[in-house]
Amino acid sequence: MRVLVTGGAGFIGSNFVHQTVRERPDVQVTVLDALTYAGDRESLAPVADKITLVEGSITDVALVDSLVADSDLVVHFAAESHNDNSLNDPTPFVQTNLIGTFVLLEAVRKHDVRFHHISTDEVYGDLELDDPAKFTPTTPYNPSSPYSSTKAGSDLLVRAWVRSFGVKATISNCSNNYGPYQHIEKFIPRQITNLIDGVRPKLYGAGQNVRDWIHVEDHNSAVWAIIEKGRIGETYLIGADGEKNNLEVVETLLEIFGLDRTDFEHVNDRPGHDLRYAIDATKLRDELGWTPKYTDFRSGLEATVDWYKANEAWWRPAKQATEAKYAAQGQ
Ligand code: NAD
Ligand code: TDX
Repeated sequence: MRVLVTGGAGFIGSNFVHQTVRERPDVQVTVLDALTYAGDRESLAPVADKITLVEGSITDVALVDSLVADSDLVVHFAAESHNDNSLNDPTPFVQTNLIGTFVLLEAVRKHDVRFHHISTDEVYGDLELDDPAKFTPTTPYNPSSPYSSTKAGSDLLVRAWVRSFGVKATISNCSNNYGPYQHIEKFIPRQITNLIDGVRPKLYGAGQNVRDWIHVEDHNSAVWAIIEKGRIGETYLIGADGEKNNLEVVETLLEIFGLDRTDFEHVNDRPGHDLRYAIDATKLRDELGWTPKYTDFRSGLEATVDWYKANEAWWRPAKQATEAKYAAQGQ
């Protein structure tokens, strides 16, 4: 099978490529990635001789058309993915997340190629902290940020292309991922690399916001389950019952580093900061028989800390500029 992986040099996409090369020798992988600030050739270095990496944008109609024509499946990870960046400049979010997805949909329609669209739980907006409810596939869309609204729009494009044009697509909406190769602008790797540098972790606001953490390997095994067993036109929510508030995550990291649990600082909150995300993954578990492997958050976090300690050459070049950007906004 020939698989085109968009955004395969980013965090989740590169882990998907590693997992696929490791576990599915029959799959031939081509990555299409614009290598933005978030994409890194080095993230694919361990599998470089087993895949093809094409540097280019999903908004490039001719390039996308030619690559899709030679594929049996497109797995679409490419996106602008960081909420804080979308508050500073939404332009690339609209370009990549909306226009890029549109370009891909037109190509898979033309060449009749199976499509899997990677999306996020943030399309559903947020839940109250004391609400027992979780997101389900029928929760109404209610996105908060430019990032999540462009992801919501891209999901709706996929649904319409299935219904109107018979495109063979599935969608997955996953909760917050953690693991190796995550850009250090994101919460967990930002704090890990701060701690390696002897800098105190930075918590937005009071730190009560809840995220539903899942290890990236579990996200990607669920994506393969949907590709192989999912029903065309369906949306599957991916989550592993990993709800934690941000304060708990920072305290756990401080413990792992052998530091006092109070040794962090509060910084400016994110405007429009979503309170809580929580996924009900019953459909994925019951219909497709998927189960997560990395259910012990603390040991997953310890392994992630070890990875960042062992791979300083991978993240160090981005550290100074990332922190300068945060410092300028009091974060
Ligand atoms: P990331 O920012 O680490 O990687 C995105 C990749 O897309 C990068 O390699 C970047 O170079 C590439 N890219 C950006 N614009 C492009 C363009 N125009 N053309 C081609 N490539 C382009 O993001 P991530 O965290 O790996 O997220 C991947 C996908 O998963 C996104 O669609 C995101 O919405 C979704 N998602 C992420 C999470 C999470 O916790 N990180 C959770 C749920 C869903
Ligand atoms: O320094 C920080 N301090 C802090 O308290 C940073 C960077 C973040 N935070 C908070 C904000 C959030 O409540 O931590 C939480 C997680 O923040 P992010 O890592 O920016 O993730 P989030 O905004 O929840 O979105 C992530 O999960 C859903 C991904 O970035 C998205 O791509 C995905 O769709």
